[in-house]
Amino acid sequence: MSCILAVAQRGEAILNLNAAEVASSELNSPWLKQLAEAMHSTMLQKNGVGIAAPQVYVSKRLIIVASRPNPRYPDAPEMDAVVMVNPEILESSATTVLGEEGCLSVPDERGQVARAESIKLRYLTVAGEVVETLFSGFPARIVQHEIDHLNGVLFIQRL
Ligand code: K1U
Ligand code: ZN
Repeated sequence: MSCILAVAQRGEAILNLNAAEVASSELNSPWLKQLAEAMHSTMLQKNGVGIAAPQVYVSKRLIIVASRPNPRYPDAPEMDAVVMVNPEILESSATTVLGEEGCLSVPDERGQVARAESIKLRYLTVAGEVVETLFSGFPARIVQHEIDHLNGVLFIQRL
């Protein structure tokens, strides 16, 4: 496991910012790889299913999504952690679903949030490859929660 980073908490200004795009010069760089690795270790250590760079005090558009079955979503798929650079939602289903969310930056609160049931997403890998893919259910919820972090929005603002 690489280093565990401090997680910004509700009320800290970094969580309200619109994060900057990762520049093409940063793709495949040692610093981007180290940041992704440290975010992954931090997410695992905090028992999370996702994390966004602003939560570890880096205002850049980088997220990790790692769905797994849990008491709230027993049917959630188990997926290897996916690191997404500059993620963009290309399409959202008109159908929304209510589901419980928590947040590593708001540890004592949970709530029911309406999210698109499925989304079409484009992102870059750390190496700079373009990926377009569909997510639905719990993984789609995590992606939307993490992209909200990139846009300075916490789930408690959607309750
Ligand atoms: O971004 C974060 O703060 C991580 C967050 C991701 C998330 C959880 C639930 C719905 C949407 C996004 C967490 O991992 S909170 C802790 C957690 O593991 C969890 C909470 C509720 C349901 C399942 C897991
Ligand atoms: Zn969160």
